[in-house]
Amino acid sequence: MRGVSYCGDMQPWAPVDVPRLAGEGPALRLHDTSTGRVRPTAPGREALMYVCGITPYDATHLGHAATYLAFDLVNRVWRDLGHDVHYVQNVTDIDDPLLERAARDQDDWVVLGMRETALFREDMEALRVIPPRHYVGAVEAMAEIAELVGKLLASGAAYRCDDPEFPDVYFDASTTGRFGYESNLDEATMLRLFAERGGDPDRAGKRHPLDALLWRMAREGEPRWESDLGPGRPGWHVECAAIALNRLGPRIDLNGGGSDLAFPHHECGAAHAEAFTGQHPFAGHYTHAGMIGLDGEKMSKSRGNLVFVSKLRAEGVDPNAIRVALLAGHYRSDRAWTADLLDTAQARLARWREAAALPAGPAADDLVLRLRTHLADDLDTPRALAAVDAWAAEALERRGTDGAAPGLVRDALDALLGVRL
Ligand code: 5CA
Ligand code: ZN
Repeated sequence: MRGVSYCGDMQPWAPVDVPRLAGEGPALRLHDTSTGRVRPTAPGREALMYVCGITPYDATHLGHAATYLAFDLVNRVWRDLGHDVHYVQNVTDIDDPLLERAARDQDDWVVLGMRETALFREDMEALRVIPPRHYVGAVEAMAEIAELVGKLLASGAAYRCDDPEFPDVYFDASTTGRFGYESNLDEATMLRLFAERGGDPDRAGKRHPLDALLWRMAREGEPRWESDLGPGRPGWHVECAAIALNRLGPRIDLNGGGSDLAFPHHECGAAHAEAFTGQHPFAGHYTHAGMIGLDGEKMSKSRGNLVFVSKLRAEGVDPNAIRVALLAGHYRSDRAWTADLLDTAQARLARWREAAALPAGPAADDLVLRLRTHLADDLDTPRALAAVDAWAAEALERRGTDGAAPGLVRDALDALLGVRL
């Protein structure tokens, strides 16, 4: 697939200036769902990262933000280690949830998608998330997605379901002989999650309930794209497989998203990619962020229990405080958003700013080392933030004589945590 031409990607958001720090930290270790362990990442000069993007049918909530902030830290740590990070993110700008929401609100699905994607970009920019190099919508990637489906069909990894009216194309999950390696779930759990998360285990005419949709033949009134497969639209997982393969190649360093993507999305995406390339594993790490909840439930568009980044911004909340609040918990732990969390973050940020505004402070080399060490340890942000608290406390209570320290602390927080004092 490499070398397939694709038209211009969407415009991502504004670039972020990242200060360079002297010295170097330890190699980044990250949790990998496929092995269930925290393992060293080992990218080459170029680090290849694919993080699943939004389905733009509603505004960015704090759960999305937390997930993108976690991978922003991966980006920052790898850059700090001297890697050139090739970061790709998609936008699922055509899929059932988008069509359902547009129908519910009598909105145009294209307009809805464009509006929410624009808002997402603004939110990411406000949070100073380093933008991806390629930001790609499913719609603009349609030709390459259809091409991948055609090749999977030709190789026998995919088949048409036994339905003369709608002979949709499905992936044969038994193709690689490894289905399940990424998420490590038993079949009953896979079946349950497949049904809960956009799959169609009961579709008649499939060979196996866990076979995933690759190409849905056009139904009356649904958007459709012409292709050699016949008019239709793609399934969800193959969208990410095609976009990642064509821009990053057959072997990437990290495939990331929230924990609700571990199955079936990343399992199926990896299986599609591996069936096509014959190479295993598709990703060195499959890394998943925990779920942010509100009032005891996962924050989700379908539940409607949302706190929007854009709403907080409109209320005048400093995006740096949102960052600190979300990074106060470990990225892998499911955690609740509360008003207290934001208050604490604001107070913390104010104290850090006060300390960093002093003409001199305690030497900060040790703080830089601690930040690097904690982040390299599976993004241990609670400890990284505690190290900043300790430096700020010493600066404010005992003062210090190092005139370069406040500037170094500002640069280190900016570069490694994306927090601007
Ligand atoms: N477009 C697909 C991925 S290809 C998608 O899942 N879109 S999404 O808009 O539903 O989610 C975007 C990202 O936010 C995903 O990585 C998802 O796992 C993550 N996410 C969604 N809800 C939460 C939450 N409550 N807490 C943390 N992350 C979340
Ligand atoms: Zn995806």
